[in-house]
Amino acid sequence: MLIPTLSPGASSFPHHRATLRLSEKFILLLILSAFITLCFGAFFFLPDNSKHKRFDLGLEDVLIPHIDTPKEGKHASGQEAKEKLRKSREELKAEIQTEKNKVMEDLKKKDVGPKPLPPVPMPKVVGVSDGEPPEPDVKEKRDKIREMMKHAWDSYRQYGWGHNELKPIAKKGHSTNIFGSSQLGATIVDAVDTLYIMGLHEEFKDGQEWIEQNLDFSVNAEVSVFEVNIRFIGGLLAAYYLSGQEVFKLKAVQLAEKLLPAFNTPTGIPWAMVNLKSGVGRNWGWASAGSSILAEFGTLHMEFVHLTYLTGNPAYYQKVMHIRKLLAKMDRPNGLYPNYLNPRTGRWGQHHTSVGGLGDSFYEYLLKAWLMSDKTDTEARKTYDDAIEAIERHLVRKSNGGLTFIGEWKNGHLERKMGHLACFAGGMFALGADGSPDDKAGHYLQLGAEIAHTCHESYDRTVLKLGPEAFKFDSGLEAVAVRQNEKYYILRPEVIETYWYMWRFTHDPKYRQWGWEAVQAIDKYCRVSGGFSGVKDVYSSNPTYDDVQQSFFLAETLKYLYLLFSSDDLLPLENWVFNTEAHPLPVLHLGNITLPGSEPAQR
Ligand code: DMJ
Repeated sequence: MLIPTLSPGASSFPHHRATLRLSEKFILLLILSAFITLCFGAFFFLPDNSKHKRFDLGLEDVLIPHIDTPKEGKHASGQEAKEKLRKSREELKAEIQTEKNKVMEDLKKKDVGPKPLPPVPMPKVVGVSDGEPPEPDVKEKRDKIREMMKHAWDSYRQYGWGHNELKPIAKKGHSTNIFGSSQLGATIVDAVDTLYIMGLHEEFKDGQEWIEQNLDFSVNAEVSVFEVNIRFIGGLLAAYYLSGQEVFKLKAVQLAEKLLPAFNTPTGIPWAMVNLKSGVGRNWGWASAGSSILAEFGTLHMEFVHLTYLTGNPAYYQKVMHIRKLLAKMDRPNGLYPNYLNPRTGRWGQHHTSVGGLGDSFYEYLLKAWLMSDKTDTEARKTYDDAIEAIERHLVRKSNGGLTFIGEWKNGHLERKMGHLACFAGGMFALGADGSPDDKAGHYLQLGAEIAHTCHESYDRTVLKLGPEAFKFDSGLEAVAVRQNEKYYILRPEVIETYWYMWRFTHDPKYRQWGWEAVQAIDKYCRVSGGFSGVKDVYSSNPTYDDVQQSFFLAETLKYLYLLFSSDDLLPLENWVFNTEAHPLPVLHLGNITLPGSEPAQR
């Protein structure tokens, strides 16, 4: 068997290595001690600042004890180092401060100054002005309406400039909670497009200048998202499209950005109010079960689509489409949309449905979304048709005296009362006639005419020939108000709006005649030396004033009257769609354009 043996060479190798390692160790020890001596010397003899400069990182307090040795020389150099450190810290602080200031300045500029927007093709803008009406009596009437606009504007200019609205009797500024505590010049923004259309150029320039220099949305004010959208964003966009002046577009976009936080709710249904500064939103205290209001969150579509078009930012379009999709998924009692929807739970509040207050412009914007898209948004049209069909079935009735009216649906019961606000629906039915299903165009034009007639009756049956806020069709009553708090007229436009649409679609002279009756009544009973005021009782021959000149009087009432006595070439309905505050926005040919964030349109 083989027993392992060590060869001499192999056995000698370990021994040989042991001898060498000892000598190596000795040499290494020598080198190491020499190196340590060198380092130690270097530490003491190198100039001090070379050791300390790298501590300029705010760690000074931690590190100073290490350099603060008791040796005299060291102490002196430590002091010097500290001095240098302190100086550089101060310098650093100063630098940081300067940097901070710069960032703040930049932020401020960003907030106030115009942001560059992507260039987009201007949609077809036609019929922004017309000549004088050829018929002398029509011209005379139109001139009178322009003069009324001038009186309303000049009075506001003199007594309420920069305030939201005017108190024409007290001759001072006025505001309501829809604008929060802000002074945003609501009348100026709401009125400038009317001034432009009427050819009141000096006044328009004056308004534009105020907007340029004073309209600032970085204010701590809780405003109504709906009101600010229809009056301010709508007003600014219309002024931009009509005049081509960039400032209007920039201001509209600045404001729109401030409204976006209102959509931060669990469902994406926006709050009714938002604080322009903090972005905190909430709902009206009076709304059923903390709900948002159908006519408020449902009246953003037109303006928001234009905002996406002009900015290239898909957010606006997506927000309103999200609302539409959410509503489409919900059950509707009897096919009707209740006025209240809770933005936390996504559930309906009280089952009240109205084509007047709280519901009105939701239906209007479904139709107008379709029109504004050059009739490509067929989903909007279908939703409108279905909604109107349910409304006709459950809410539209004929009174004993033969007047067609739109009542209010309350928990399965029809209240036979119609609000002044619901009178806009005559115009809506006429506008939607073309394109309605089952060849019902004639039917809807007729329905529009019947509503116009009923609303005219509500005016004609008063002492002042001005319509009450709400009127009944009950217990022998036909289009008259009963309750004292429903007898007021606050310069509202809806009846005149319907006259104008009916005029455009039929050219029946009675609509101009009815419009002229309204002009005369307003001039006689609402005109005061400080502007125009609402009246508290249209059935009293000696009415008292409410002392408010509403901004919508200039934006809507006077604009629709002016258009009623103008030719159809002024703002033709094939090219323009009026938002719910009568601000005209051009049709976007969405068959040829794809909005950012949207699917290409299909005809
Ligand atoms: C206007 O602000 C708008 O027309 C809105 O849709 C409801 N009504 C007021 C004027 O009455």
